[in-house]
This record gives sequence, C-alpha cells and structure tokens, in this order.
Amino acid sequence: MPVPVPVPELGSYSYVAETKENLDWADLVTVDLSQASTPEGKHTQASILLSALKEKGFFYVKNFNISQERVNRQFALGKAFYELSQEEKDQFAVKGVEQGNYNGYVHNTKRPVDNNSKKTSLPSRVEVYNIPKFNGDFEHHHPAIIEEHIEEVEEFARSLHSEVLDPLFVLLAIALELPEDYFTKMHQYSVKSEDHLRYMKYGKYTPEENKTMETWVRGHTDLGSFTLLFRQPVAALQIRYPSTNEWKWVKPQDATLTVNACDALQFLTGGYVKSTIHRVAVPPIDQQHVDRLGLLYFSRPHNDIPLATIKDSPLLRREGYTQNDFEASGNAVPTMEEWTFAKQKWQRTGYDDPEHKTAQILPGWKEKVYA
Ligand SMILES: O=C(O)CCC(=O)C(=O)O
Ligand SMILES: [Fe+2]
Repeated sequence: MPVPVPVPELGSYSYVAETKENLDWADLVTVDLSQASTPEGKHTQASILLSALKEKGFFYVKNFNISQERVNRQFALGKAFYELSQEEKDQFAVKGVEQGNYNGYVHNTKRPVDNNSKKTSLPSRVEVYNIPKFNGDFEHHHPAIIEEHIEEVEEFARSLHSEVLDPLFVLLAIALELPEDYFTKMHQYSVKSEDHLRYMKYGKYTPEENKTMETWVRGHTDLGSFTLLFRQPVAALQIRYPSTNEWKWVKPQDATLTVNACDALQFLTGGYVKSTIHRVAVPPIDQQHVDRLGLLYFSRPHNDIPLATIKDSPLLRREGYTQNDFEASGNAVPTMEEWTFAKQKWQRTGYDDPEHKTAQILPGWKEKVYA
C-alpha cells in the first residue's frame, strides 16, 4: 500500500549538478523491476541480472516503486542528522566497535584516508549512521530528529525489502534455476540479520587538500548480499572490473539505484557471483565544493545461515561452481553472523598494525585492502 508522504517539515534536499567532466564510466546494465511481473519478463530480467553478477557485480535497478519524494526525505533526514553538533552525534556512537558492532554513529578520524601512492596527513572525514532492522531484535535509540520520523524510516527500510530486495532475490533464484523463494526465505525482514539503513557523509576537502590523496575510501568488498546505493550526484564511486582490474567510475543515473553483489552471495554461489571491489575516489573538481551525502541499505542473509555453496542449483553445478574458499581449504564454513562480525571488526579496527591490510580474519579467509 502506498504510504502518504507527510508534509516536508525537514526542509527540502537539493542535489548538486552532475559533473561536466568526461570520466571513464563503467558500462553497467539495468534491471527493470516493472518488467518482472510476467513469467517472460521475469526470465528476461533474471538473465540481465545474471550477466551483471557474473561480469561486473554492479548494476542499476529502475522502476522499484518507491517515489522520489520518499527518497528525498531520507536524504533530508540524513542531512539534518549531520547538522547536529559533534557532541550530539557522539552520544549515539556505536557501542563495541572492537567486537565488530556497527549500529549507530561512527566518525573514525583515526582511519587513514588514503592507501595509495600519495600519502596525506589529513584524517578521514567520513561519518556513518547505521540504523538496524525494526523487527524487534535490535535496540533503537536515535536523536530527536530521527526519532520524530522513525515510523517513516521504518516504512522506508521495510519497503526496500518488499519493493527492491525481494524482487531481486526472486530474479536471482530464477537465474540460478532454484525455487523462486530460495533467497527471499533467507532474507525475511522479521528474522534476525545485521542489515542496516545508512546515512553517510563524506565531508568535503579543499581542492588543495584533495591533491594530497587519491581515494576517500579504499578499495573493498561489502560483506552481505546486495548493497543498495541511492542516486548520488557527486561522482566518486569507482568499481574495479573483475575481468581486467581497471577502475571505472559509476555514473549517477536518474531514478535508479546502483546495486552491488557482496561477499555472502559470492560464498553461497561458490564464487559464481562476483563481490566486486569498489572505492570512493576524490570527486572531479567541479563537485569538490560540496559534502557528499549517501543513502544506502546493506542487506544480509539471516545470522544463522551457513555460508556454504548452494548444492541445488543446476546452473552452478553445470558451470562447476561447487566450492567456496572455506570449503576448498577444508575450513569450517562460518555462519553469516560469524562472518559479519569478523569482517566488521577487521574493517573498523587495527589500521595501525602493518599486518592489517592482509589479515586472516577467519580460518580459510584472508582479507585485503585494495588501492
Ligand atoms: O558512497 C559510496 O558511493 C559507496 C560507499 C561504500 O562503498 C560503502 O559504504 O561500503
Ligand atoms: Fe562498499
């Protein structure tokens, strides 16, 4: 049922103009969810999705049934959150980062901003506010500006599940020749998983400061199933093509989401689906005068799902994708919960340790920081 859009007392959110620079854009396909209601349409969209997952790991999604007004209000809410004082935001800091917890506010100024040939002494200006599921498994404790709109935030998060993720999981199941509910059953909103909705701010640097760095966030893969990125006009996201290792810019497309497949899907499919490496580069000069605000959703399988290669997919069997790295090395397959906390802990701690960039985070799995 469509949700009535409340009066925008948050103030409107205005997007910066797109860059005039001719960047080396990634060539990504678009999954059209409005075409996925008939059996033939589903099969067509499933094969588009499959080609994206095999080749690039990133794709666009359009016609997902969530109005631009609702998206704009989430950006406005994110902007309002970041306008709070540092002291107010710090009251909502993640508790237990060292244990891999990640719900709440993080502003990790100790995190190195850059890992490339250029060395900057400037601290990271990335701020993150992660909001967990509203299914009863997680505490919700937010600043007043979010609390006042909490029902709308919940509605938004739930509709990302029902309008975007569930349809994508059905297409993925069809593509892998599995029963249609194969993945939706392991991504139910009511069941415990470490999903989060995120407002993310990349504080701007001056052009002079930007010259001392190449990236704002180093190359990495995301740990869950699919990450949803709402259209963000400041060009900065780059993906590394799995086939050639070239870095390409992701072009913001009107009325689309950018989606990437993540580690859990790579493990579940024995490496068939690519969890693509991506990073956030310094934006082009004509967009360096603004903060970059992100609206993202990180979906993950239920905490108790073991990350073992799916054995029932005729396609995976035919193509020889029968083992992931844990299975191939004879190590125990982690549950999604074990994997999530091991990787989040690694992502958030230990940068000072020279071993960090290639640390073993679980038996059978080494993580890596990419340029
Ligand atoms: O801001 C972006 O475009 C990407 C952010 C990202 O990769 C992440 O938060 O994992
Ligand atoms: Fe990411």
